Formats: sequence, C-alpha cells, structure tokens
Amino acid sequence: MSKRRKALVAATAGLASVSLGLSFTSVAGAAPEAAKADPNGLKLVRTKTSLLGKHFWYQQTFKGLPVVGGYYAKHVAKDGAVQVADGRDAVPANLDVSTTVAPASATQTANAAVTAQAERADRARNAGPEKRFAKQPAATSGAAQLAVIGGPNARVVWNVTSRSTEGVTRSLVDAKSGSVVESKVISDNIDGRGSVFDPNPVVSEQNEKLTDQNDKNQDALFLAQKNVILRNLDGSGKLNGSFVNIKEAKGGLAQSKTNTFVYQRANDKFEQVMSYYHINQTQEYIQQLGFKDVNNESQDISVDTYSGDNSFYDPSTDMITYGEGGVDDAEDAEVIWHEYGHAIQDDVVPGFGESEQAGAIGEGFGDYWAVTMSVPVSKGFNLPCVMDWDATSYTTDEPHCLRRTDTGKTTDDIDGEVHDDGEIWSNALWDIHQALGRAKANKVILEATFFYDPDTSFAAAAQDTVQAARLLYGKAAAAQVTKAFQDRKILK
Ligand SMILES: [Ca+2]
Ligand SMILES: [Ca+2]
Ligand SMILES: [Ca+2]
Ligand SMILES: [Ca+2]
Ligand SMILES: [Zn+2]
Repeated sequence: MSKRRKALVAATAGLASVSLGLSFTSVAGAAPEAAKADPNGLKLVRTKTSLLGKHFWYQQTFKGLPVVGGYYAKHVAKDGAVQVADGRDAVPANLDVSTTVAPASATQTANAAVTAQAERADRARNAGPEKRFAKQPAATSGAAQLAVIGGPNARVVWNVTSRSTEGVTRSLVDAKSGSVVESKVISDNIDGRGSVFDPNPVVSEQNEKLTDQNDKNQDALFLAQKNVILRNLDGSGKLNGSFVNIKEAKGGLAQSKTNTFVYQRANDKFEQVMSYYHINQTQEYIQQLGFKDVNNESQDISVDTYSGDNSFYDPSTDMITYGEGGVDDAEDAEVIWHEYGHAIQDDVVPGFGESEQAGAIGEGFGDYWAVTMSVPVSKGFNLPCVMDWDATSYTTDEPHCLRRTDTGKTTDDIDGEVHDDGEIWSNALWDIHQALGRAKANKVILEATFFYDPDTSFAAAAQDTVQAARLLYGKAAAAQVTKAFQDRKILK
C-alpha cells in the first residue's frame, strides 16, 4: 500500500479540528455508534480490534463520491484515549462533480493505456530469441467507478481497475476531459516469468507422435513451450506464492532473484514451474467463479520426488506429490489438475473418499477437473482425453489417454476399482459441462461438493448436484443435470 503524509494527532477531548477547508467535528470519546455517524463526508469502511484498542477507518467522500486515497482513522484505546490519523485531501467546496465522459469510454481509454504499458514492459523483457513466444497483453476490467481527486489539481475521475499481464492496475480517467490522470499497478504480489507446456505438448501441438525419449530436450517439445507470467509469487525468489508452495523437489528448489523461471523440459525445475503455474491458474479460476474458500491456501507440492509412474495427494500431510516415471507427471498439466482435484475435495469435505463410490467420485472429479481446465487452452483437441502426454509412455492406441470422460459407462459397469468407476462419474460431469456451459457447470459441481458426505454414494452426490443446480440456476438446469445422471444410471 502506498501512503502519503499521515498526520497523527493525539486527542483526548474531542477531535482536533482539521485545517483543510473542511469542518469536522465529533463527539468526545466517541462511542462506536457515534463513530458511524457520517455528517461530514467520512464513511466508516472498517472497524478493527487489536490488543490495545479499536481502530475506525473512514473513507473521505465529497458529495457522496470517494476521494481517491483520502482516509481518516481513529484509534480508540481501551481507556478511551483517541488518536487520529488524518489523510484527507482538500477538495474545493465548489468542485463540479458532473461528468461529460461516459463510463464505457473511460474504461476503454484506461484499458488502452494499461495494454500499452504492458506491451512496453513485455518488449523490454523479450529482447532475446524468445520473442517469438511473446503474447500480446490485453487488459480486462470491471465497471468504472466515479471518484474525486483532491489537492491542487482536484477533479472528478472515473476509477477503472484493469487486469493485465502486469497485474492489477488502477487507472484514473478525467471524467470531463477523458485523459488518463494516473495508471498504476496496485497488486501486491510479485509476477515472475516462466515457460510451460499448456496443457501438454500432445494437445498444444496436436501431435500424437511425440515421445518422452527419457526426458530428453527435443526441438518439437521446445516449440511446445510457451512463456507465461507466474502470478501471486511471494517475492522470495522461490516458487512459493498465495496458492502454491513448491516445497520439495528432486535436484533442489528452483530459485531466481529476478523471479525468472525459464527451463527446458530435461531440467527437473521445468516440472516445478509447471506445477506452480497450472495450480495458480486453477485457483484463480475457482476464485473468478466466486468461490473464496475452495483450497484457498498455498498448496504444498513435492515435484519429481517419486520414481514410479504415479502421482498422489496425501491428505495426512495435505501434500501433492508428482512422480517422474515415464513422462514426468508434472509435464502434463492434466496430471497436475487431477491431483489438485483431490486437494479440492479434501479441503471442502474433510476425510472425503471413505466409501468406494466416494473414492470413484474423487477420481472422476479429478479427471473431469483436468478436462475442464484444459478446455480454454486445447482448441477443442480431443477434449475428453485425460493426460494425453503422460499417457504416451504407457498406451499405444491413439489418441493416447489414461482415461476418458466420454466412455459411455453406466453403473452397470461398476467393477469396484475407483479409477475405472470414476469414468462413470466424470462422464456425467462432462455431460453437465456440455449442457450448462463451463462456468455454470463448474459452479454447480463445486457448490455441490460442499454438501457431500465423506462416504457418499453416486446417487447421493448426484442429488446434491441436482439440488445445487436448482438453487443456483433453476428448474431447467436441474432437469439437465438430472438427465446427465440418469444417462449414467446413477439417478432414476
Ligand atoms: Ca522433465
Ligand atoms: Ca490443501
Ligand atoms: Ca508419468
Ligand atoms: Ca486432454
Ligand atoms: Zn486420483
């Protein structure tokens, strides 16, 4: 957080008067109720309690509009002593807050400025031969909010928050002239640079003939790498961030003072970057859907530390381990997402997977999650095929798939092995995906998971899913979800 001047004024009887052309009065020893009163353009935005007292944070407003960066805080000690921190900006009483620029046009102007800024930064970073991989950054944003800037150049502005490859940017666009007054990155976390497969080389190159060749660098695989931004890093120089913590790795943890993690696939650190990037992507997606409490933590990951051709989620340590048998498992984002699916379910339903069918739901959900995550980056290529690249080591049929989400299996095919039976469940989820569309389907499926019992059955979990569809999207959606489960003979 950037902060300008901060005037700390001790006040014991009443609050100090403010010499900003504003009048501000308050009740001596203000009780919290009185503090809420808002007669002078202060709006209470947060109340915090610490060991020594209470802290009332106000947003400065002018004619009902927030004054950018204008704050006022009152710290009330347990004995009633009050300290004030005054960060208000003077706003001329006669400032006209009418606008001539429409919010949509301000948003467009802001995004153009942010995009230009991101492109300049991108060009500066891509001076070398990797330039051909550079992606055009494009800003996206939410609705513009009207606000006031105080101080010597007081004016009314549209406040536009945009997201680009640079992070989150706040732009202030003059609401009368349309010019950009300020455009600055406000996100705290550090962005790094990395290079990954997305989701895997078979899909991105649409080439079923690629082979592992014992983890050798190959031109075809180098061309399958793409440069990406690694968001939400903590700045430690390691692949540790808000949603992912690469905790253990064969050959040591990747480290970079400049947060640049570019390796080819023969370097084991490549799998660390894959794990970080794809898990961060999936948690950001979950949050975009509106879920703030689905494994919303820095998930521990162990990379290339298991020599078998397998990966697993260990609920006793809340750790995902990616193995290195055959194709290194974390070279295929669909393996990464499948295991993260287990972490999601264990986070939402403690002890999930107690019964055979719950176990099958876990496997089916993991496969489905891998497929739904791959949809935006697969250009429609063999979508229901799970782990197309990893599977090249142990399948001869093309396309190479460990499993599929469109086998047509029903409960008649139950054989008691959780991965096999998971294909019944994943097929139902995939059909829901196609019926409702990706975002709605995933909201329904994640919401339903909160209601699963640890030892649930196909039928009970299906009912939870139908119920979530009904409550979120109404009867018609519930009917489509019901049909998906009926087709698998899970519901009657
Ligand atoms: Ca590798
Ligand atoms: Ca977890
Ligand atoms: Ca493997
Ligand atoms: Ca796939
Ligand atoms: Zn699994």
